Amino acid sequence: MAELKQIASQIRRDIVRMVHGASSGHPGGSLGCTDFFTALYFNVMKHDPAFNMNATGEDVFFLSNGHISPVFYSALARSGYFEVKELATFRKLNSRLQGHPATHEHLPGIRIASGSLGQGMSVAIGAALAKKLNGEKNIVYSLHGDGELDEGQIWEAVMFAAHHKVDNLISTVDWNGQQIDGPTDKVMGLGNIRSKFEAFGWATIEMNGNDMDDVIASLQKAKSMTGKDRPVAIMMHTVMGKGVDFMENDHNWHGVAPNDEQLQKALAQLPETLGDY
Ligand SMILES: Cc1ncc(C[n+]2csc(CCOP(=O)(O)OP(=O)(O)O)c2C)c(N)n1
Ligand SMILES: [Mg+2]
Repeated sequence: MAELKQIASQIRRDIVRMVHGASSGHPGGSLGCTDFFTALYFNVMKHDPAFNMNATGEDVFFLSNGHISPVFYSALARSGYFEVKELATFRKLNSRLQGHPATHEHLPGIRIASGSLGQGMSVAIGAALAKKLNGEKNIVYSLHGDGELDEGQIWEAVMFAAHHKVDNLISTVDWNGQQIDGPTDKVMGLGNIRSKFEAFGWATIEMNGNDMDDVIASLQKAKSMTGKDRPVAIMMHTVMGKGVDFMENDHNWHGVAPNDEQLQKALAQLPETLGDY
């Protein structure tokens, strides 16, 4: 557990350095979801950094809220998909690390383009059904923003997955209460999204996405709930900007880069544990 927390600290450093280096990008959601990515890529998922697009015999993760690419790229690099120093090219011309993940650049670890919100669950369902047809026991994971749930396609997918008993799928919602234009309550009230997923026929759990012990325990619990005829949804409570005090709980840090002074303030709060790129 201590090791996972150290990895998370380094990933948070990578995120603020990458976004600062490009003078653009999305630190808020990335920092909030860092513990989740760390748990998935360094503990929970069965996956192979010697990347294979088809993911045969592996668990698969799809990032649907593609704007939080900094945390995805850092987790991939730090777990061995590509060299950590490539993080320095984030959002630069001709980089494989586009602002929003894309398959065109052939970056190991990326299986779909995302950034246009609402699409990732549909893809995850397709992959989960393919695994069933192939007789594979692996699990498909997807991550979604809470603001992303404003997209109608999500609810079509939620309904479809329940109807077709896609029970090898674990979809997580980053319930940070914030989106690009403000708090979700002001932009488009979501109500109780856990009850909504339940009403659509999913099995659900809730977790504190910024408490590593809870993230690991809850992901294990979610895994134990697969294979029982229902897709599984995790309502993940997080704090946007988690780990950098002046970014926490503020939608203004959804997609803004820190300046030089803000970067130094942020880094002072995030111990360098694995070495900066
Ligand atoms: C289809 C689509 N509509 C609008 C956008 C613009 N957009 C990018 S991020 C975002 C807010 C998403 O909110 P949330 O999923 O809660 O992400 P967070 O701000 O918490 O990181 C919006 C509306 C988009 N990327 N795709
Ligand atoms: Mg949000």
